[in-house]
Amino acid sequence: VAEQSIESSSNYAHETRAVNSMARRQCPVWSHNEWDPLEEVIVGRVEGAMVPPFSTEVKANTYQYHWDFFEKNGGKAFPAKHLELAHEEVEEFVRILEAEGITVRRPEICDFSKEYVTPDFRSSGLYSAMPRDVLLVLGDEIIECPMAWRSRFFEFRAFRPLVREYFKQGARWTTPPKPLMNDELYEQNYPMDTVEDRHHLAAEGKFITTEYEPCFDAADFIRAGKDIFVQRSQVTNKFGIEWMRRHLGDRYRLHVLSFDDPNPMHIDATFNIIGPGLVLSNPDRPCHQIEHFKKAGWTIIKPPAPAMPDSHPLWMSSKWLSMNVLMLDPKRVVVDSNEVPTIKMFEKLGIECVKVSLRFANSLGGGFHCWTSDIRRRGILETYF
Ligand code: ABU
Repeated sequence: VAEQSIESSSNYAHETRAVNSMARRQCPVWSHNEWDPLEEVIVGRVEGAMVPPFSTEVKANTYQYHWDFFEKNGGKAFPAKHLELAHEEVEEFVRILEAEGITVRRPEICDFSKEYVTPDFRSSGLYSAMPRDVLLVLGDEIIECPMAWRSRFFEFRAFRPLVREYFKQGARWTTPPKPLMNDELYEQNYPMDTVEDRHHLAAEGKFITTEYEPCFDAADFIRAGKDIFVQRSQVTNKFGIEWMRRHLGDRYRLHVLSFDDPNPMHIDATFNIIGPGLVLSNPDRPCHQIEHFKKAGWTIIKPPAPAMPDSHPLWMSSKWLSMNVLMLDPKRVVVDSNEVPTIKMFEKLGIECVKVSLRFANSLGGGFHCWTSDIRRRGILETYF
C-alpha cells in the first residue's frame, strides 16, 4: 500500500511536533483530516457554471448517455431552471452550516463563458462549484492543484482572493507546476468509442492523461492525519503523485490506492474516510489494498446503494455522491435528505445526520464533500494508520 514505509521514524516524530506547534499560532488554515470539528469552510458557487467544451478529457470522464448533451451544450450555460434549483439548494446548505456556527467563505463570481487561448489550446471555463477539486488543505498549507481539464485551467482564479487573504494571515500557499495542457498530456489514441472500452482501459491502468507533465485534482487525495491516500485517475497522473510525494517529504506518508473502478476521477465517492480508522468503501469499487486497513484495525463500512432515481440527470458523476458526505465532527455528518438508506446507515453508526437536499447541485458533479473545502478544523496532526 505504501509509497513510503508506514513505520514511524524519529524524523516523522520531529516533523509532527513541529507541525502541531503551529496550532498555537492560530493559523487561519488548519485541517488535518476529514472529520475533526469543522470551524471554517469554503462552499462553491452555482453562479456562472458552464457546460465544459466536449474535449477528449471530458469525454473520458463522462458517461456515454450524456455525450449528446455535451456535444450540444459544450461552452453554453447549464439549463437555467436546473441551475436555479441547484442554487437554492447550495444557499440553503450554506445557511445550515452557518446555523451550526461554521464560518462559510465563498469564491468570487466569475464569467466562465469567456474563451481563452494559450500557446497550446483554446477553451472556455467550467465553474467554481467544487472547491474540493482545486484546493488541497494539508495542515496550514493550501495547495492550488494543477488540474487536468482544459476548461479548469483558470478555475483557481475564483479562489484567489480567499487564498491571498489566508496567506496574509499566516497560511502557506503552494502552486505546483501549472500543466501546459498541450496535446501531449492526453492520450490521443485513447480507444473510447464506448464506456465498455474505457472500463477495460482503466483496468489495465490506462487513462486519458499521459505522464507528460504532473497533473492532479485535490479530490483524488483523502486525508487521515499523517497518512494521505491518493489514486491514479483520469485526472491525476503518476507524475503528479510523485511531485506531491517529494513535496510532502517527511511531513506526511503518501499511499497510492487503487480500486475496481471503470472511471476513476476523485476518490471521495469511492473511499471516503469519515473518522479515525473509519472509512466508507464503495461496494461497487473494491479497494485493492483493503487488507492493510483491516490489519491497521480500521472499520470498513460498505454504504448502501444510492437512492437517486435513474431519471435524474447526473452530467458529471455517478450516483455514489450519496457517500460523498461532509463530516461536521466525528459524530455529525451532512447527508442528502433523499438518501434514506445512507441516513439509516449513519444512524446505526451513532452519527447524527444533518439532512440537506442537494439533488440538483449533484448534477454538476459533486456531493457535500466536493462542494466544500474545509479550511479550518479543530484538532492536531495525528497518526491513525
Ligand atoms: N466528483 C466526484 C465524482 C465521483 C464519482 O462519480 O464517483
